[in-house]
Amino acid sequence: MSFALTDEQIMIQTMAREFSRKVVAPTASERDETKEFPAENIKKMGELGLMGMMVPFEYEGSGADTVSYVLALSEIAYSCASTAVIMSVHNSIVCESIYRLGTEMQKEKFLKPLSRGDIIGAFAMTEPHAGSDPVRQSTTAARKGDAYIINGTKRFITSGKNAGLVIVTAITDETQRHQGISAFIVEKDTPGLIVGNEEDKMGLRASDTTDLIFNDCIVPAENRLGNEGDGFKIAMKALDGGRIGIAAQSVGVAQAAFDAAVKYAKKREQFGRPISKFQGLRWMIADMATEIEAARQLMLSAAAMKDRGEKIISQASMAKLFASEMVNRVTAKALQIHGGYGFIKDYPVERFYRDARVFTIYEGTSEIQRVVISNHILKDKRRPSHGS
Ligand code: COS
Repeated sequence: MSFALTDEQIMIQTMAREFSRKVVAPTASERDETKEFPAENIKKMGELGLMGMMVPFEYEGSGADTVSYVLALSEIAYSCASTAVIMSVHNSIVCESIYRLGTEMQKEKFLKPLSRGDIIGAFAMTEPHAGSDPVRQSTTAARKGDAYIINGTKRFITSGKNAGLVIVTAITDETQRHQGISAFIVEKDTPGLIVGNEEDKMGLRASDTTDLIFNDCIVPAENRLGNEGDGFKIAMKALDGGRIGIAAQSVGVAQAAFDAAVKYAKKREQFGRPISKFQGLRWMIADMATEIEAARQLMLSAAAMKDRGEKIISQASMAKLFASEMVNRVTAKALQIHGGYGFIKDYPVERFYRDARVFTIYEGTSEIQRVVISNHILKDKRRPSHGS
């Protein structure tokens, strides 16, 4: 690998790899079948410091850098993409946002248990009619004395059922477009917060995805994250980190599919020799390896830029765009190499193929990433609705 990792980064990667292969992998396909939430493994990940990776020690995090984080996340995704998405939303979006913008009270009360892995974090911005265009969300938060009353429905919320708290965005001033959106930390069991329908998904089946319904949900004003009107920017910034996380998940799943395909190709014999001897397959393997490596380098460079405090909006989108499209190509090829065996559940590639499908969709579709990247290059921003 050309990217020079430090001893600490290699140590964290090795630790995550061992944990992933020994503890997470053996039950991953069973979880895919039963949809059982990996609560026990998440608890162990908390003990290993994987649930507050970029949070400093003073808030009970691991104080690791983003490069270490994406390496660890890729390792978890190698074994179980469902576990990885829970880790990704929790670390990249929830912990990061509270660490960056939370008050001391919020860090004490919410960040510490999140970092320990005692509770899981969720992020709720998407709504039934506001996905790619979150400015048009309709959830409202009306100020009443020392509290806000939140009303609305959020959709496709990762860990919606199992989270101990959720960062939710809502409109506090409908005259202000994106500057009228604010963010709030809402604890599980807050009256008026109802977990709605749980989706039955084609992939990531052990990670719950639910509606969250806010029905006159009263949240103390001290739970507002940042200032009134900061919610959209908080979400966008959080998604920059989140998108590097999706790149990491993509690299992990692609590597798993690739390793399975290489193993199979060496073992499977047709026409009197291993199918790995045929040039058609050898070229596929070469292309897969090249694409995975390219995605890994993009992921690492975006993570390193974040660690250096550089602007990562475009770089994070590039990493997400390329890696998520790459893993869809790689898992499709890995399945093809397995032939008929790729299509049945005795082999893990069909799970990798299903899990990868959402990566080009969530935390910003490929089309939205192209909007972000082209806006950055051309500097003459066009709204997606204007035909970008
Ligand atoms: N970091 C910080 N600020 C950002 C930002 C970012 N990554 N992206 C945008 N902003 C700021 C802009 O600078 C602008 O600020 P000003 O008010 O100072 O001008 C403001 O936010 C509004 O930005 P913009 O006008 O570009 O917003 P748009 O409504 O045009 O939307 C896209 C931009 C389409 C890129 C955005 O809506 C998006 O990312 N959509 C996808 C949402 C998504 O990923 N959903 C997945 C589910 S969430 S888990």
